[in-house]
Amino acid sequence: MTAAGLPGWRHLSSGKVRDLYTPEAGSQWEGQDVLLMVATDRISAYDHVLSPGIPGKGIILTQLSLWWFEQLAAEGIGNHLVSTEVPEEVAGRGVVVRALDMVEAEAIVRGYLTGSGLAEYRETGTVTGIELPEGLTDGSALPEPLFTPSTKAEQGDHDENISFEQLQQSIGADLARRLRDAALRVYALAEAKARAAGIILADTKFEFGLDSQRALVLADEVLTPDSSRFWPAEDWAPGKAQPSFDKQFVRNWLTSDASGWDRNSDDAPPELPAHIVAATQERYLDAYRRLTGSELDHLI
Ligand code: Q0Z
Repeated sequence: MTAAGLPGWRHLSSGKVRDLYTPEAGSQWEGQDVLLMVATDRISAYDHVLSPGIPGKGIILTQLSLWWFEQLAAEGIGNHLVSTEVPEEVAGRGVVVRALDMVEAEAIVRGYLTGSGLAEYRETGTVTGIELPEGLTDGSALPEPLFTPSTKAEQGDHDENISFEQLQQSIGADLARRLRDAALRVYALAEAKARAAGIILADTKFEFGLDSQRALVLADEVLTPDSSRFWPAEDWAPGKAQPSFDKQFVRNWLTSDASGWDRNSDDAPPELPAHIVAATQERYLDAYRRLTGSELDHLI
């Protein structure tokens, strides 16, 4: 598939579900140290990008991230947003952001035990080297939220958890401490808001950058289902894998006999059926609705 370019912007790089652009020579933004970040409707599961996309997903996640930036700015937490005036082709899902000196580590905070944290705990009783009490299980609330940094892997590779000591070696002790404090503060604010809205923010990944004054600035997309684990609070029950707020229908269908797909094969997954696409879109809209208290359907 070839994507038409965006007027005034040159494609820089793409992740699984997002695209990054830099200003073209002669454009409105040239020389202003900005980037255009675009969330697409692509969805990934089991390390594959699926087809078709989820209509509106890019808009919903971008608008949710913007809502969080607004909530967090009110608490004095700065972010990379410069403008939402973007080419009409990406209206609602593109944002112009400050080009930052990105911190070379993922700032992950976990309030609940699951995923790679659970795997480490079962091996060693620790998560990124932090000792935890015995008796925790999949989905348990942690005694307190943990900062569990990881490496930023090259595209296609998986991030690796690292200890705080390894983080200090990598980015310096002072920046490591500032990163941890900022990430824990943002998580605490967001977790409380999410809980009040019926969503458990099990864990979340932040990317921070440094501005021209070396201040830490919250970057990337924040506190969306793509950067976090959201669990519906009404279904939370430790001791089993928690259903994912957004991708559960997709995962259940892909691993069911109905899909005819073998997750362990090299085959690309089959096309998602319309009813799975529709149910998944509704879950993204529901997350937006619960958190913000507003409807977004008019934009989709
Ligand atoms: C974000 C990414 C995407 C692919 C670089 N404010 C910033 N300044 C400098 N760099 C970034 C940001 Cl957000 C930056 N990524 C992640 C986003 C497509 C990769 F839309 N990479």
